Amino acid sequence: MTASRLLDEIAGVGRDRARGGYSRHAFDKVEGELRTWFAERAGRLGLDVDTDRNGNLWAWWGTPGPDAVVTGSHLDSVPGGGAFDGPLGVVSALDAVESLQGKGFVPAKPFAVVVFVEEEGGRFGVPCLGSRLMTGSLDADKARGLRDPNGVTLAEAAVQAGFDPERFGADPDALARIGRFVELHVEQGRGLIDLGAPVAVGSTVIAHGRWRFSFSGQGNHAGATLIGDRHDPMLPAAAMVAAARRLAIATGDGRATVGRLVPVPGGTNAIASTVDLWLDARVPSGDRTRTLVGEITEAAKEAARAEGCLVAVTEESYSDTVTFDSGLRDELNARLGGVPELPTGAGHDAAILAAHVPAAMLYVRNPTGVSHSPEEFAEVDDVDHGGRALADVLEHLST
Ligand code: HGY
Ligand code: MN
Ligand code: MN
Repeated sequence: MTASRLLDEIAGVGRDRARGGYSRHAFDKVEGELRTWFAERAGRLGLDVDTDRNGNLWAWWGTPGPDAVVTGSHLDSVPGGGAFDGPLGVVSALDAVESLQGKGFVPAKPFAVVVFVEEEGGRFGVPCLGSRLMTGSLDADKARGLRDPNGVTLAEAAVQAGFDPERFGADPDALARIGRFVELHVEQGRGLIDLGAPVAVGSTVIAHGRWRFSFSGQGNHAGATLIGDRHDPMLPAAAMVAAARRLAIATGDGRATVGRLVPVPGGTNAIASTVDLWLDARVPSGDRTRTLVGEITEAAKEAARAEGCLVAVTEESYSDTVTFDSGLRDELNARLGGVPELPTGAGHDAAILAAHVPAAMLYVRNPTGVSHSPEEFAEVDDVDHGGRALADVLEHLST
């Protein structure tokens, strides 16, 4: 079944009526449906599906073993996300296996399709949760205590979904089995549109991280409190959002985003007592990312002082710049007959694995260039072209 037909099969799973698009998050009911769908589809291809200690799904073609060729991506989304970010890599991997089986190909090496849990960090706030736990780059105790917007911990959510959170943690055996990892992903940008090409190979992922800013002041009555008597945390929060944009522009190529802001109590006629917001900052170099965050933090502190408020800043996740394995990139590029190589501003599980195993990415053209939004899109022809390109490189790597 082609990648685009497989995508159609899950098109109705996890639709978000309020936001548009999809909301599919770690260990929720929707993800449970997607896990069942994946296991059923992989089973039909004769793959043996199991779940590792961190909840990542592994579908093995043949016996698990060392030097495996592994491909896959994630099925979770950002809140109100698009249909392709994540699932395209998973359905293309299944499509690739089916087309290789269809021509009688049998891998000469162990081969697996993997689905990593909570790549977006859309529920518990840390992106690439499953791959970070597996590689040991996220402390398991810290992970177990992460809370979703309703205060449910990752450990509680995992138990509710039938997993044992006490098993979370570094999984050196799973990591050691990976010989090479290739992730196919919808492009999150306009590179391929501008180049008029359907597929590219990934070159780098820029440094990026997430910081929580907690502003606190004095909750009070919106009408009975004179302006001069206020300590309104919304003011430094607003100043910080504007400063983030100004300071990101000043870097020349950096990005700073505040897409999530939570006032307490959140009443129309009540001055907030606290405002929490999350900064997503990204600059092509790690040092410059930290410099940008430092400048934004100074602006936030200055604005808090001016309003008689306090601000606390917590780093919730950080990934330095990643350059994908040049040898593997060249192999993929040669096999595909010479395709563009693109940097990306988006993080991926492949970038987490790249510090441990040779990892590479293939991008499929997205005519809108838009992602993390319902407008994210890929044409059927490009989706199926991506599935064939992935099959081609996986055959090469598995021979
Ligand atoms: O946020 C990102 O860069 C990725 O889509 N998780
Ligand atoms: Mn994403
Ligand atoms: Mn993704």
